[in-house]
Amino acid sequence: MKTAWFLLLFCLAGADDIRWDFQQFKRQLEGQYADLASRLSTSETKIAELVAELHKHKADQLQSGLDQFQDSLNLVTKEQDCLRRKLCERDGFTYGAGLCYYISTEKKNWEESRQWCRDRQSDLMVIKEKEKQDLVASFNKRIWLGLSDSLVEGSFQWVDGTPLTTPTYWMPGEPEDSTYPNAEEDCVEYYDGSQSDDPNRGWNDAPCSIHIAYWMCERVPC
Ligand SMILES: [Ca+2]
Ligand SMILES: [Ca+2]
Repeated sequence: MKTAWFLLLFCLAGADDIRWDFQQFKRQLEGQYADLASRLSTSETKIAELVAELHKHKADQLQSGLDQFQDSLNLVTKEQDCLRRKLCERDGFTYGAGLCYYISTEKKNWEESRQWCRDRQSDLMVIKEKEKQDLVASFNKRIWLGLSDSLVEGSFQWVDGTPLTTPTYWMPGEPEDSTYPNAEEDCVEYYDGSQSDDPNRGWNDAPCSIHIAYWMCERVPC
C-alpha cells in the first residue's frame, strides 16, 4: 500500500514537471512567433519603401526621356519651319499660318488670277477656317477667292473640288447673281469697300471676266 502511494505521488510530481516544461515551451514558441511577426512586418515595410523608390526612379528616368524627346521634337519643328519658310519664299510667296500665300499687286479677272497661281504650283485661296478669312481681310482689298458656281448655278465649289460648307462670310444679300446686267456672277471675291468709303466687307459673287480684284494664291509649303 505504501508503495502504491509512493508511485502515485511520484507520478503527480512528474506530471507537474511535464506541465511546467510544456508551459515554458509554449512561451518560447510564442516569443519566437512574436519575433518572427515583428521581423516580417519590418521586411514588408522595407519592401514597400524599395518598391516606391523603384517607381520614383523609373518615373524620373521616364520624365528625363520625355524631356529629351520634347527637346528633339522642338528642334526638328524649328528646322522644318525654317525649311518651309525658305521653300515658300520662292516666287514672292510668304509663309504664315502653316501655308504659303501670295497677294497680288495688280488686278486681273478670276480665270487669269487662277492661272497665275497655277503657273506657280498654287491655286486661289480656299477659306474653310476663320484664320484664313482674317488673313484675307487683313489686306483691305477686293481679292478673288478660289470659289465659284460656274458648273452649277447656285452650287458653289472650291477650286480644290470640295463643296462650300460653313462657315461662310457672305456680305448681306449675297450671293445674288444679279448685280451686273447681262453677266452671270459665278466667281467669288472678298469685297472690301474701304477705298470707296463703303462699310461693307465679305464675300460677293461677281462676273468672272471683269478685272475688279486682286488675288491670293496659296500652296502647301513643301
Ligand atoms: Ca452664280
Ligand atoms: Ca454679287
